[in-house]
Order: sequence, then C-alpha cells, then structure tokens
Amino acid sequence: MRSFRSELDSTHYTAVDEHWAGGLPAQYGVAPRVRIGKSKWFNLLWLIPIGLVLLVIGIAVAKGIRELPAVQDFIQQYPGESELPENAPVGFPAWLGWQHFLNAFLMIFIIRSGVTIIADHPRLYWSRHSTPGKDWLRMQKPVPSDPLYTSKQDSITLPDGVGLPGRRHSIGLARWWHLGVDTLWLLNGIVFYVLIFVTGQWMRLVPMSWDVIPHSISVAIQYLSLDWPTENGWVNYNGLQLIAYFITVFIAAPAALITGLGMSPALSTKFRTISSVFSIQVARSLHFLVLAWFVMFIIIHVTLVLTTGALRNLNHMYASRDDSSWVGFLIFAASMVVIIVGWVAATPFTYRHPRVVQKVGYALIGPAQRLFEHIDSKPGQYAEKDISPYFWHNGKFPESEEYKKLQAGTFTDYKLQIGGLVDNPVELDLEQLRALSHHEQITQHFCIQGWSGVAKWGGVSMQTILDIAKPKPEAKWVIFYSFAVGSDGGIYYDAQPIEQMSYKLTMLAYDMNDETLSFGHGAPLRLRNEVQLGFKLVKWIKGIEFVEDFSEVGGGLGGYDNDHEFFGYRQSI
Ligand SMILES: Nc1nc2c(c(=O)[nH]1)N[C@H]1C(S)=C(S)[C@@H](COP(=O)(O)O)O[C@H]1N2
Ligand SMILES: [Mo]
Repeated sequence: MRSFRSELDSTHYTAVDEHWAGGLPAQYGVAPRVRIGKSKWFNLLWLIPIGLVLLVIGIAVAKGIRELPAVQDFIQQYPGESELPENAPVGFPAWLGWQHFLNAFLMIFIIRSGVTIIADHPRLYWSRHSTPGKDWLRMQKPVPSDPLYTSKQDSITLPDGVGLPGRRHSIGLARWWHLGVDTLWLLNGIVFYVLIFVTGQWMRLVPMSWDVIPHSISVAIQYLSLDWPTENGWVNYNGLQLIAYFITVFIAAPAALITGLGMSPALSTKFRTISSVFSIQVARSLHFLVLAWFVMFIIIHVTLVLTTGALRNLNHMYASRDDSSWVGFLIFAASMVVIIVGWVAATPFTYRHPRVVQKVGYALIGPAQRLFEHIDSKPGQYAEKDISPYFWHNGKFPESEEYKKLQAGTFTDYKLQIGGLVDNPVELDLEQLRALSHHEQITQHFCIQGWSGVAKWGGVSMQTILDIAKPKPEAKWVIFYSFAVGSDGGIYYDAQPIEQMSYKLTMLAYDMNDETLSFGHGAPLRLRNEVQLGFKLVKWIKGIEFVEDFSEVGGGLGGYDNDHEFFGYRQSI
C-alpha cells in the first residue's frame, strides 16, 4: 500500500500567531440582531435607548403611584421581605465568601470562552436544520448565495479582551477553556449545594411563601421610585433579591449544565425521545439565553451591591461580618486584582501556550468525553421528513491534480486503499464498494462550530470494511486520509478508535440523500461516525490505515485539527 504519511504536515505547532490556521484574516460580524417575522431584523443595540426610556417612564410611574394611599398601605403591608423560618441561619459563613469568589472567578473564563464558541457560528436557531434565513439571532451578515460557502468562512473575530481567545476560529482553544473550567465550576457548585443544605443557608435562597410576589412588587416600586427599601441582607433578602438568587442558583445554573449536555452529538443521538424536541439547536439557543440571564444578573447584582451600602454589603460576603468597616472592601479589592489579572492574562497566555491549554483542558473534561464515546446507537432516530433542506459545507475543498483528474473521470479510476495492521490489505474501487452490502442511515451531523443538519447517508458500514480487511489485534486506531489538504498544508486526516469502527452508525458514505455524494460534501467517499463532532468525519477519503497508535502520524495528536487547531481527538461533547 502506498503510504500517505509523507503527505502529512508533521510540524509541531506550539503557538498561535498571525500565520496560524492558514492565516485566516480577521473578520468582524455585525451587532447582534433578532429576526422578527419572516425577514425583518431588529438590532439589539436599540435595547439600550429603549431600556433607558422605559426606565425613565418606570421611575415616573413609580414615583407617581407611590403617592397613592392604597400603594402606601400596600408597601406597609408588604415592606419587602418574606418571613424566614425560626431556625434560619443569620449572617454569612467564610466558606460562602470563598465559593462566591471562586464562582465569579471561574465564570469570567466560562463566559468569555462561551462567546468565542458562539462567534465560530454566529447564528442561533430553534430547529436542528440551521437553514440560512431561519436563524432567530445572528451576529453576522445574511448567508451569501455561494453554494459552497463554508461555515469557517462565516466565523467572526472578537476583541482579544472579550473573547477567550478572541482570534477568529479559535474554537478549539475556547472549548478547552469552556469545558475545562466548567468542570471546576460544577465542582464548586456541588460543594455549594451540599453546604447550603447542610447548614440551612438554603432557606435564605428559596422562596417559601407566595407572599414573595407582593413583596417583590413592593420592592420594585420602592427601587423605581428611588426611595429604596432598607436592606438587611445579613439576615434576610428582599423579595426581588430572593427570586433573582433562586433563579440563578436553582434554575439558571442547572440549566447551563443540561443545555450544555444537550449539544453533545453522542448524547443527542442516544436520547432520541428527548432530542427530537430538545434538539441540539434548541439546547444551543437556550444555553445562550442562560448566558444572557447570567450577564444581566451580574450587571444588576454588582450595581445594587455597590449602591445599597457598599461597605456593609462587601463586609457580608467578603469578610463574614456585619459592620461598615473597610475590611470587606479591601478583601474585595484584592479579589478584583486576581480577577483582572486573570482576565487580562488569559488570551495572551492561550496564544503563547496553546498546548498547555489543550492538555489541562483535556485532563479536566477528557474523562466525561471518553465516557460518552461508548454510546453505540442504532439507526432509526430520524425519518425522511427530518432531512434538512440545507446542509452547511465546511472545510477546505480538494484542489490537487490527483483529485481533479479522478473527478473529471467521475471517479472510475478511484481506488480506496486500505492497509496498515491488517491481514488483508485491499484496494476497492467504487463499483466494488457499491457491490458490498448497502448500509443506510438518517442521522444528524453536528459541527464543532455549532450548526447541525440531518441527512440520509448511503454506503458501506465500517464493520463490512473490517470484515474484509481483518485488522490485526495490535490495531487500535484507524487513520482516514483525505485528498484535500488542510488549512496550512499537509493532507487532512483523522484517527478514530477502532472500537468505534464497529458501531452501528459508523460508515463510509458514497450517497447523500439518495444522490451520489456531491463534491462539496466529500465525493467520492466520506466517513460518518455519529458519536463524534463533524471535524472528525473526513471527506474525500483516499486511504484508510490501521495503526497501533497515532503518535507517528502527522503532528502526532490524532488528527489534522488536533495538530493544527488544538482540537481534541475525543469529541463526543
Ligand atoms: N478532508 C476534510 N474533511 C473534512 C473537513 C476538512 O476540512 N477536510 N472538515 C470537517 C468539518 S469541520 C465538518 S463540520 C465536516 C463538514 O461536512 P460537510 O461539508 O459535508 O457539511 O467535514 C469534515 N471533514
Ligand atoms: Mo466542523
């Protein structure tokens, strides 16, 4: 068998500079806009003046009605705080201060890397089809009419201080930050849940009587009329605070986890009943709305903490004391120094040490990714009616003479080469491949960048190929080589664990939606492995090699995007 290894780029990339990822130039999107009706778009920046006008009107109304005797009686009856149970704890223990700090610190990285992930496909949908023009929110121009427009072309740049990192298409690194820090944030959250229930602190976070509603209305009138309620957060929160904290701790945080997992291709394929309604795109849209809640919460929370007796409030959370000394402020200021240093350093550090980010991220989230990979779903989740009207293209199209020649001859001279650690190395042309037992499946594709689509794939099950080639027991990985080069030269390839080659949904497709696979989608042959993200599904396959390990192949990290763009080789989430 001809070796394809010499056609790989074996450079070991260790930094992100202007040449990285093929020197993809910066491209800024547009201000976020939401679709209204069929094709009208509302620029969300308008919410700033509209919000200010509404605030002024709200203040005028609240000031007006507060004069009314009935409203005064109402406020007297519902001053703002529901009564706490007798045994509710008073004050804040030190562990709460630590957890509050850790939570804030970790969320900085989660939010910033999350925004970078959205920027890689700056559109949100309510259906899994990701059809251009059907997005409900976009931060990018409408999709151009070019039929081969790729989702990589669609990605946008963020300022380095906003995104983590900010560079265009740095999603591989953003995901290590996002998923890696998530595990720490969840751990902190679990400790928090346990401790609040053990110590009774939960009573201060859970509304226990419906009178929280009139109390909240009363507090809203008091805030808006600029005659603010007297705060005594050391003992009890007012109704609005209580509701905001309750939503944040008991709804938004768990929703962040659930909607995050809802985007996993492996889980989505496994839990078909749930994912038929709660699709990957619904999960992604809700995940974004959870982010919007957190950002809004942080802004209002910090504003109110600093404007309703800052010193005392800071003492509560940062020094576990209830007075107006400067101790809490000093600890808060020190914690802000840590947060700001972390904020400023994160993106430059990532560009300088991307391999460290990749390694630490994998150490943190890798176990969960490995776990979900063991999901072997059967075909049959989707039906013909679910097939997407539009299926995005992605990647770098083949341009080599070798490929062009084959393409000009409608691939009659094409031969798939299968070799490496097998008892029976073979070459199969398309006629032979089509003569093998036919496998068909309707499945959902999920690109790491964020779009998804359902298609019907026709071809040969990888199990059939294993039966023919007979891999030796030492073969642990299967390398798929492409005719196309990747973004910085060297052919595109990917390593897949051999175990997954026997999965029911792993196949080589030569047909898509009952037609011969098109050029853009990988003609003449492409891989499908439905527990993995799209980038691992090599298109324009020319060869398959069975190996013991992939450290000698290309950059040695298990795939083109792992070598070049710091992706991971297990991408079930
Ligand atoms: N040879 C090759 N295969 C590739 C890519 C590529 O750049 N080169 N891109 C991958 C990515 S990122 C995705 S999402 C899918 C896209 O497949 P599609 O264009 O059929 O949607 O192909 C994958 N296979
Ligand atoms: Mo992708």
